[in-house]
Amino acid sequence: MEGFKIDSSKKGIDTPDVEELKVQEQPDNQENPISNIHGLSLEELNDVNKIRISISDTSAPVIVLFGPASCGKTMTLVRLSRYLQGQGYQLIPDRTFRPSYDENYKNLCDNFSSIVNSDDAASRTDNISFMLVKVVKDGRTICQILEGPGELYFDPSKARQDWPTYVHYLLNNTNLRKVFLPFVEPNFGEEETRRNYVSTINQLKQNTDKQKYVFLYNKIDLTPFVISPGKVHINHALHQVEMDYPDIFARFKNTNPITSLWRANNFEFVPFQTGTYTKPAAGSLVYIQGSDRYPQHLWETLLRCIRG
Ligand SMILES: Nc1nc2c(ncn2[C@@H]2O[C@H](COP(=O)(O)OP(=O)(O)OP(=O)(O)O)[C@@H](O)[C@H]2O)c(=O)[nH]1
Ligand SMILES: [Mg+2]
Repeated sequence: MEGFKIDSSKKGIDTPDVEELKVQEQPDNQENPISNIHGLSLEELNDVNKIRISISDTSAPVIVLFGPASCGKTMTLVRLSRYLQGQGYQLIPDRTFRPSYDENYKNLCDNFSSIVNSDDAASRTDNISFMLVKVVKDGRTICQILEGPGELYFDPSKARQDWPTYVHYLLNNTNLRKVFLPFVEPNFGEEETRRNYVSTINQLKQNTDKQKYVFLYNKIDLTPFVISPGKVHINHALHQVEMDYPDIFARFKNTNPITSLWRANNFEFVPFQTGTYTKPAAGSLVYIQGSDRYPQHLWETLLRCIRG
């Protein structure tokens, strides 16, 4: 894609080269909707198209947690990381993902393990804006999980998003294998907001085998479809999502007359709960992780997408 620097010596790919910037005070600008994103330089804050990310390993598939602010992307990363640690995987933050002026990112990388394993996780993840974490087993990188700020993916007032350059870069980068995880959740916004979100997800769709889709129905604990912890009436849940977000799956049906005989959809659907959140009278939010069955189901689905 024009405008992107491809550094073959590093075998990685960067968003456009921007001069290294000194860390600067974030502007105290209530008007700027991204002023609460931690770690951005002044230049990035003033122009989201200047946001720099760099994916140095283009051979391992990238799992993109995609969804509006507060849908649960960061806590899904936390929950999945905890599960994978227990299964003998190593979770290694990629230190080169953000430029060196992003001190916030550096701190997150230094403290990733303690943040993920803290009961205080929900409060401590507040400053996770960007994150790229490698999932490694026996020295091999199975995939990399990418988290970004929801407000850069979805503006609820718009049916068509003006994504920052780095999102287009992710979408258009044909060297990368990607699994997009569009998040859906119960009781999300007004009808118009949900329709706008459907249009936004359609903007993600590409007809290539290199890009797969797993719809993640998070906060399933807030629905009546949980039979017992980790066990969900999937068809009822799927139907509810279709009701709440009209036509959300339309573009993701398999229209091939032959393969559709045994595979109706070109997407996967996973119900999920990151955990429960309680607020003690004093102190910060306490996080108790949900059943292992949720991240287990998600991980099995991701492995199928990665291998398939
Ligand atoms: N009931 C319930 N609430 C959840 C669940 N997962 C997340 N939440 C709530 O959603 C809040 C936001 O979660 P985050 O993971 O920070 O959301 P995010 O998508 O990373 O948000 P941005 O980084 O702002 O885009 C949490 O603090 C919880 O209060 C869940 O499984 N069930
Ligand atoms: Mg987040």
